[in-house]
Amino acid sequence: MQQVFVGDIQGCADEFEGLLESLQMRFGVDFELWVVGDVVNRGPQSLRALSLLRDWVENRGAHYVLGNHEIALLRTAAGLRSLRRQDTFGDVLERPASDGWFDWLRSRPLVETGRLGRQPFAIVHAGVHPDWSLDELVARGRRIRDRLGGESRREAEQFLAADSREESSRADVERLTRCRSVAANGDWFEQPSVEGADPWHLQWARRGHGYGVVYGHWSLQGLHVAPGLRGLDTGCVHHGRGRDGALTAWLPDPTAETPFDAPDTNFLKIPARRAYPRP
Ligand SMILES: [Mn+2]
Repeated sequence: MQQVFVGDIQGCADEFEGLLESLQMRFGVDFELWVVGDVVNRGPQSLRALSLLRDWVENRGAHYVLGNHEIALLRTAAGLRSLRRQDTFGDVLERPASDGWFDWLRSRPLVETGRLGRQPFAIVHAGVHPDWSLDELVARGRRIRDRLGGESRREAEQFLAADSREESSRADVERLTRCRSVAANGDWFEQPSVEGADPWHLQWARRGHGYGVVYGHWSLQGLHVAPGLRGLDTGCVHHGRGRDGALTAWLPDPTAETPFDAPDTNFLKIPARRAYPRP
């Protein structure tokens, strides 16, 4: 079965639909989607992008992890954050509660795992702690899901409201969905270049882990191909702001033993259909 990993969509529903059509022409129904999060916000059609994805998760077994923009959407819906000028997910917030968006989103994972050839892998939105083994990452993801996706909506809201300096699982949510660089002591930053820190994946790579990581979140870095690593955010929603944007999918060779090797040219790019002015 062809596995297809999809970068940050950010409300660019036309490009997401274009990607799905192109995959269906090529593979029929015989492929499996893995989506790295940030399906909503900044772009024009958050609700449509999320509805498309939800259909694929519920009816076609797509895998999907939450990004920082989904966490922001959940926090806004819970009254923990106010809608900001640059937020474009108002179309989701305006849906009636009976649609169940809040409960559906909060029940999604932040870590998903699989295997390509003989390589196990995880998908996360932004990054992982350089020291975490795959088991550690999975255990932390499970603890978050227990808190956020449990039976009680109130407990989920309390978790979203918790101080990440005091709650380790809440801190893990922030790291998994926002981290770009890491200092030698493990402290992490959203900024890509901080004195004394490296991109998280440089430190992660030095540890020689036996698993791969597919991630998004870092459009200024662009497509990242290195052994064990695939970064897929190519800034579709930033098209026309001084650079070209595209929605990128990774289509690893399903017959390869070690598809996380580099170099690798198995990518499908759907160019942005229009310029997306800053909201
Ligand atoms: Mn992001």
